[in-house]
Formats: sequence, C-alpha cells, structure tokens
Amino acid sequence: KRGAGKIEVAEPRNKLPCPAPSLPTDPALYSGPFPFYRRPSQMGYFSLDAQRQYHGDAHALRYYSPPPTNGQGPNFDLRDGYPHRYQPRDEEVREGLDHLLRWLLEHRGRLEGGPGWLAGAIVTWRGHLTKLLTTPYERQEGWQLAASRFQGTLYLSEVETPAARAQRLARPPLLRELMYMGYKFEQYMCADKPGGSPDPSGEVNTNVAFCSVLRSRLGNHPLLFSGEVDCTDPQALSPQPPTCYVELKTSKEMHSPGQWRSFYRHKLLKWWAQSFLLGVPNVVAGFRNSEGFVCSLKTFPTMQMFEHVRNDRDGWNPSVCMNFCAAFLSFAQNTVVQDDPRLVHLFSWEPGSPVTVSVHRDAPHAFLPTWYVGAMTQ
Ligand code: 0WD
Ligand code: CA
Repeated sequence: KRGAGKIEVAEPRNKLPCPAPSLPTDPALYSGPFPFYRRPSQMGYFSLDAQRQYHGDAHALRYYSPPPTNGQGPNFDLRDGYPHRYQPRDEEVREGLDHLLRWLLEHRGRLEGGPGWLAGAIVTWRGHLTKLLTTPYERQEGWQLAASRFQGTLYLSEVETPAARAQRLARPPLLRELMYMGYKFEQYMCADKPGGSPDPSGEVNTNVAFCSVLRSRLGNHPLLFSGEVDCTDPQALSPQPPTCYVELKTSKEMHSPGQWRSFYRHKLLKWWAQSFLLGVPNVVAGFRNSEGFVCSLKTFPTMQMFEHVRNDRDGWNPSVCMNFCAAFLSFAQNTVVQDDPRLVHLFSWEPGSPVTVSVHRDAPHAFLPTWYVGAMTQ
C-alpha cells in the first residue's frame, strides 16, 4: 500500500460534487521533524558530448583544480570569450527524461535494491526535486511536472510553463552573458585530467555534461534520479562518489550585512537543496565584481548552510523543504493510479496557490518515448 500523505484530501460525499484534489504549499504546514532521507548512493553515470550525444562513460567528468593560494586571490575574467567562444545548448530541444531513460534501459537488469525495486520507485531529474524542495519558499516562479506510471514506476518530468518560455525567449542580453559567466567560472576551476591545470582558452560548450545516477529514499519513497555534476575533487578525503563531487557557483560580490542576509535567505536555499539531494558535500562560490571578475572564492559546506538562517525569522528550514517534497510525492503516488505510459497527470503550481492536477493523454504531454516503452515491454 502506498503511504498516505499528511495532507487530508477531501473525501467525496454523497450527492455532492467531488472537489478536485490539491496540495497546499504553506511552510507552516510542513514544519515537522526532518524526514528520513537515505544517503544517496551512486548507481552509475553517463556523459553528454559537445553534440549532446549520450555516452555510457565518465569522459565528461572534470577535476577540481582551484588556483594556488599563494598570497593574491584569483582574477578570473568571466566575460572572456563571450560570445565568440560560446556554444550554448539548443534550449528548444525538449529532452525530457530521455538520457536518464537510456541509462535506465541499459542498466535495468542489474539494478541494486532487489527484484521489483524499480517498480516501487520514482524516476526523475535531481533538478525537478530541487524545485519541489524550494516550493514552500518560492515567490516568483511556478512549475509544472508531468507524471506517468509505467510498470509500477512513477516518472516525473518537468514541463516548461508558458511564463518560463516567454521569459526565455525574451531573455535580455545581459542575462545571456550572465549565464555564460557561470559556465566560464567552471572552466577556470576545472581540469580535464586529475592533477591537470584549467585551460580557459578553449570554447565553453554547454552541451557537455557529466551526470551521476543515484539511488535514495525520502520517507517511504524510493528514488532513482540523475543530476549534472560540475567536477570531482581528486584530493577529497572521501574519494567515493558522491562525496568527492564539488558544485561550482558564481554570485555577486557582497558589500553589506543586508546583502549577505538576502544571499543566505534566497540563494543559499537553492544551493542547499540542489547539493543536499545529490549528497555533494561542498559548494565553491566565486564572487564576481561589477566588471565580471572573480576575485574571491568561498567554500560553503552543504551541511552548514542552514546555520546561516537558523535564527532568522525570514529564513528557510530544511525540514519544511523535505516534508513538502515527501507530501508531494505521496500526493502524486495517490493521484496517478492508472498504469499507462500514454496517460499524463500534470501537476501545476503558481506561487500563492496550492498544487493542482489536470489529466491528459498522448501528445503534447506524454513524455515516455516509444523506444523506451517498447524495449521495457519486451
Ligand atoms: O531541458 C531542460 N529545460 C532542462 C534540462 C532543465 C534542467 C536540466 N536539464 C538538463 C541539464 O542540462 C542536465 O544535463 O538535465 C540534466 C540534469 O540536470 P539536473 O542536475 O537535474 O538540473 P539542475 O540541478 O537544475 O542543474 C544542474 C546544472 C546547472 O548548474 P547550475 O550551477 O546552474 O545549477 O545543469 C545545467 C547547469 O549547469 N543546466 C543546464 N544546462 C543547459 N541547459 C540547463 C539547461 N536548460 N539547466 C541546467
Ligand atoms: Ca554549477
């Protein structure tokens, strides 16, 4: 039996219309004790090359290579190479879960967890779970998650909202350059070989990615998810993935206590959610000045991020994030009852409202590809 969520869904009463089920997102409703979250273990990995082609290897994994700490700090020009040495990924291509499904297809015969483990699991991208974790505190951007049940497994795949699409198509030039600068920072901090040196003279190609595939469990929900990993630290004290992984971020230099407070309340929440889910122990931030140069670095241990908001009335709470995510997963498990890869329950959320559901069949919302469904049915 699937676990019942903490959230009461109104029961249909005789002769009264049945209200459509929905899930509230107010933080106050989710402030119980921290739920069980299994230490994520890596089940495998894959790489996407410069043409965004899948490879079942780790060739795209890069190695953490920070600048020497001899007196002066770094001086990374994040705008260097823009736009001439920039190959951005084609964002019109809707990949859905495809790369993760290919990995799953190729490894389904030798998954740990025993026979039937996959049938009880939820399969998704880490980035989708990050959005669920931050939902109780999000005031700007809504989301849509498409869900299908197939051979027992619940698959969750994000759908770009019309508002997000409009924003992307109208992305101001300065924001485009800012996106480039985040990837450029990775290039300054990573080498292609362990012990090697970064080479910032090359192109920045955002098709290239190394993705880790992990197993975990939130409450009674077994999880199989994949997330993009920036680099591994060859000198990590615990060399076993995911604890050797490092997440790289850039942020605006801060000059006042108010700016730090706002950074802890908003940015650190997103950084925590993303890295905690995958078990990445450290986030290394490069702080850029108004000219786009990184002149200082700071390491934020994932498990210490909450300390910056623990005593802040307007801060965030990891328990709220995880309890809401668990409640959403229960809500989704209880809503998507029919096992049918062509049936989609679309969960939609906008800030200030509860999560609502609509039901669809086939295009444009169905996302499990026929090559996957066919091969799994053999
Ligand atoms: O098709 C899409 N709209 C998306 C594709 C949305 C989100 C992710 N993806 C892809 C990513 O490219 C990646 O290959 O899915 C894969 C796994 O992503 P994830 O780890 O689950 O996603 P998330 O945690 O949101 O992002 C991790 C990194 C980002 O790092 P930062 O430091 O910015 O959080 O994946 C990259 C980015 O480097 N990334 C993307 N790269 C190219 N295009 C995109 C994107 N749309 N989104 C995230
Ligand atoms: Ca990053």
